[in-house]
Amino acid sequence: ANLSQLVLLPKKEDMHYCPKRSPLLSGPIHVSFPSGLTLAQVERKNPLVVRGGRYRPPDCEARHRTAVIIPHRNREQHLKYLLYYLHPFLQRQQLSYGIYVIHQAGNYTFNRAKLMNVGFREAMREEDWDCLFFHDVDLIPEDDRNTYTCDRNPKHAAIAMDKFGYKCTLCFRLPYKAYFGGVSALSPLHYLKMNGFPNNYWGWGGEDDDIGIRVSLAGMSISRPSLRVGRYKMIKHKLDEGNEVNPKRFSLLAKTQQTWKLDGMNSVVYELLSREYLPLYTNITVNVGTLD
Ligand code: BGN
Repeated sequence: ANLSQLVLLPKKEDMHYCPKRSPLLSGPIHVSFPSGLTLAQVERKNPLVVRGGRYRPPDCEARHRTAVIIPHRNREQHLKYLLYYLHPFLQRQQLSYGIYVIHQAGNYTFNRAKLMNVGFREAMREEDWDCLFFHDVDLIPEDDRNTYTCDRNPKHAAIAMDKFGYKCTLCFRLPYKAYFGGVSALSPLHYLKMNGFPNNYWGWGGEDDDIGIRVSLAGMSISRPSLRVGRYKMIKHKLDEGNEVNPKRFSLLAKTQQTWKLDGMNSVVYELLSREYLPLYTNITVNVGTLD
């Protein structure tokens, strides 16, 4: 750069960061599911969200850059409601953010954890995110003081769900001491330190427990928001076709200690089929293969 360009650079003291605590927070959110809601309406309600589901606060420099990773298949209705609540929620937190939906192609058994590994790689390829929120499509946060930023340790955010009476018995009782399901937040360093998530859990159950075990095997602990703030409403649904309960989950979990360094981010193989920058999210469609 020549001297005139250097002189035009903004001085550090002119940088205007957003306040540490957003003044826009309003606390508890009343979550309902308005019938007839359309994605076009969600778009109109979020005029500052740009292509690919990206946003940055208009009048201050965000302190945090968060990518939300949502594994998905055949849950368009749930996704619509999640986007309806999540966009305004993240904007009230004054975050710079992007929403990624990782869509599993084909009809083979669902693989939630592997889709998260895909999401991590494809999101980090695009931007230097400092926090990743791994988010089930059917969980709606009910309090905007549950900030979507990373802590010093991996964070389990969905600790109080309506379906469990807003308690987190699974959080603190063995063998679920490390309950880590639903919504969790890791920095890129946390994620790589634990070799990401397992690739070999096909179908429902156990992969989140594996992830919780990885956190502790990698020498980290789990942080949590308070029960008052970490509240979520789960959108009611039946067990999906193509996401049957995984009968192998017990034997897989018994081996996590031997497998976590071999299977994970360092071994994930997939075929990227498309990347679409839609108005409210980036849609990544992927072939994750089958159980070999
Ligand atoms: C547990 C599942 C989790 C699930 C929670 C809450 C297993 C492994 C058995 C040892 N774990 O039972 O995956 O998130 O319930 O629904 O099935």
